[in-house]
Amino acid sequence: MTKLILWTYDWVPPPPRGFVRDVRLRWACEEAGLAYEVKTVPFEGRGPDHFARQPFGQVPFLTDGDIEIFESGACLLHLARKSEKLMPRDAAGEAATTQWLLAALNSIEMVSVPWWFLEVTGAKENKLTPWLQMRLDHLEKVLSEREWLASDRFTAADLLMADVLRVGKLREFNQRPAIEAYVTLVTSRPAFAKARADQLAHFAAGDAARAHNTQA
Ligand SMILES: N[C@@H](CCC(=O)N[C@@H](CS)C(=O)NCC(=O)O)C(=O)O
Repeated sequence: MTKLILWTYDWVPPPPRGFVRDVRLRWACEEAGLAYEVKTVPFEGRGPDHFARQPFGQVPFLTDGDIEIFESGACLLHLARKSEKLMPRDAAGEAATTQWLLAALNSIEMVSVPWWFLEVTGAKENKLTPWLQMRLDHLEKVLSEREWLASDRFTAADLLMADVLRVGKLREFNQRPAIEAYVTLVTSRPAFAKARADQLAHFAAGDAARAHNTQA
């Protein structure tokens, strides 16, 4: 099997280290035992090579032999096809995993990211708060009745939902016990700890390389 290549930036400022979305791909590979290496594109000065593979100049993206794929959700679905650990092989389990994986992106993250942006940029009144509250309330109900989103066990849908929900500001905000317990459960997996630690080490190495280049 060809080695997967996960692409991320060579460096990012301290926030958002630990939250750059390549962590989703690292985590999935760690869960599934898929061999991978990490390669980089410059954070500063994004070039045509980068835009050719990620049309928005973002990360992550993935190379799997001849296949190049961007969007973290699409990359996760691609990886999930390689391992039952990420997605069950029965049709119902596959449908449930896909559905919840897309719900993490399209029903939660599509509200949480703009909400977070307004919060951190100091908007006087965050008009997205009621919308986000409503989404989280509905999710709280779901998670108060089950431990995992699909097939009664960990899947790539939990990986993505927990990654969307673990953002600090969201956790501070009107705590919901089922969501809290869920985020703790999913992020206590060793594969997440390794993925996050590896990302932090990767960007620390980026600091060292920048310091070296500045001195040279
Ligand atoms: N929908 C994209 C979002 C990717 C994204 O927002 N990536 C961030 C890093 S976590 C990024 O590259 N930000 C820089 C930018 O948007 O210019 C995905 O899930 O892959």
